[in-house]
Amino acid sequence: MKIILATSNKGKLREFRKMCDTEVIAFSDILGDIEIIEDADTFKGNALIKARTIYEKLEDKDAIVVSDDSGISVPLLGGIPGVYSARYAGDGASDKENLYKLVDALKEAGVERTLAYYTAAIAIVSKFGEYVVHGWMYGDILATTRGDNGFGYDPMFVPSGFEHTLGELDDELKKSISHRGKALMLAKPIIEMLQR
Ligand code: ITT
Repeated sequence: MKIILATSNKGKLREFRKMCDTEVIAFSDILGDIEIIEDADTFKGNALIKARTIYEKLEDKDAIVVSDDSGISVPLLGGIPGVYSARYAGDGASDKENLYKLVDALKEAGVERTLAYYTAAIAIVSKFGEYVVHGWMYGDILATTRGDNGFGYDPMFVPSGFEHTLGELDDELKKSISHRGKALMLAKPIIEMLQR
């Protein structure tokens, strides 16, 4: 069996492929490029928009579509960038532009290190219905970047209990502690049930 992943983010696609036993197909391999307007103000809302949009466009109504809406929140800065993590430095901003904007925001706030957490909402849409699960990863965010592993804000994030950033730690470790990994643990039994 297979799932269709409703993402254009290569980092997410890579992580889902590593974490799933089942085949993971990028929606763009079937439908080409589709622009999805993510205008909800919650991770759950945006995850549902993405999965529903792709499910509606697929001819195969037996398909199981999975999406991930995620981001990082810094309580000291009022929870930003949160659901706006992908466009923190503006619409169409690159991962690096978003990353360095957050580094600058921390420097401006006069902190070298403060609490932060990642959230992932995973939505599953199928002919049997819609489901959403969440996962979180807590840690510290640094006003600097270290390492090139992972993607997005990983080079500035030190998970709780570790001394290195996710940019320095390997993908295998991230898989076992990440917001996405935890949400996927909850999503897997639902996907298995839908595949029966
Ligand atoms: P799709 O909507 O196509 O899935 P996206 O990149 O736009 O791709 P989101 O709207 O969910 O995805 O935005 C997620 C943002 O949060 C994005 O900027 C990521 O870089 C960041 N992010 C999410 N999970 C992350 C992780 O595990 N490591 C680093 N950054 C992450």
